[in-house]
Amino acid sequence: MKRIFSGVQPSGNLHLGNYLGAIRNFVALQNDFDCIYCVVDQHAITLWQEPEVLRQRTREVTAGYLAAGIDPKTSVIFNQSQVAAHSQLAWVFNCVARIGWLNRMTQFKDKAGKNREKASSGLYVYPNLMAADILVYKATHVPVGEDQKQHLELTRDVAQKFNNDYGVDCFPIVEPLIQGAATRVMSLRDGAKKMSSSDASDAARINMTDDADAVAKKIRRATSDSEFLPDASVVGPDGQFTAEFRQARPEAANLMTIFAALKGEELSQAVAEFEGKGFADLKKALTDVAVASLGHMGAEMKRMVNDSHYVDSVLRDGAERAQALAEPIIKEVYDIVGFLRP
Ligand code: AQP
Repeated sequence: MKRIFSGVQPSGNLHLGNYLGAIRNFVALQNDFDCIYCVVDQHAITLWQEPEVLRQRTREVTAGYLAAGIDPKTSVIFNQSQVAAHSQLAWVFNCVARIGWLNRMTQFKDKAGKNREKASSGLYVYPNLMAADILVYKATHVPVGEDQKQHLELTRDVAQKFNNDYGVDCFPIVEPLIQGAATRVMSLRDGAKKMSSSDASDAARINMTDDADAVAKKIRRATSDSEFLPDASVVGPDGQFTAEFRQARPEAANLMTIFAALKGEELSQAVAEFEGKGFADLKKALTDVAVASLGHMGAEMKRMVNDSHYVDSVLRDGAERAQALAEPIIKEVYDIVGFLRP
């Protein structure tokens, strides 16, 4: 059976990177897979979260899933802390994963920064919890943005080591699904940095709940360069911008990639449309397509968050279903490990 698991942290505003890199793909996969979509609140607290804000953002991510088109009847939607098996398996994986593996994780280095000694130990073992999130359902495929690639490699290593250490064939070796036209959406202020919820500048990202005016203003003020937009020679045989172009003109590459992804067209088509034009033309067209794609979703999200009964009932139902799926797997693992269940 092909099973999808993926999640989003309720640690900040949902943004265009989350949408194009992850949530939009979650929606598309519902027809072909058995899908489990989680709001990973336990991951969120690896960095400080105000409790009331965390509750609010958990509802907001859930509303984002629903507004984007995830069907809670076919897919399972829940928040991680409601299913204890995630943390139970994470502890087992803390004892499987090697410290050397965790030391190589670039996300820990980025997030801990210079203050490594003061980072929470949860931030350090974050990838083990992520492996547990996925493997507690024996998920086979994980749709994510490009930034999660290294964590998924660790998930594969953990599964393999567990299977080898105990001489079992318990966990599948998961396949990352890093797909879509925009697997790494960059900041509007600095095309070399990922668009991120933790960026101190709200102008660096388009939030899914931004209204038309905010979207227009952010795109208008997005960093640009002084050259005209390029011709098709900057698109490689894989249909993506060449590395040279992305490095030389990161902002042009980012805005055009977002435009093509939102419009649902090939990058080469978007390049042809703007060849020889200036940023002003691109920004205007991008504003129109962003408002048209996000406007309805943002309004739906706000409506659902304001009347949270529906969102809460979806999370409750999802947690029950997730619990039922995870329970036999955690029991199997406990038996393999040798935990007595008297
Ligand atoms: N910029 C991005 N481009 C493409 N995909 C992205 N994702 C995140 N940023 C981008 C994908 O969204 C999913 C959820 O990621 P997360 O839970 O790590 O969400 P986040 O905390 O909102 O990620 P951010 O914004 O990058 O926050 P930071 O880095 O501040 O924690 C994942 O599939 C991710 O790949």
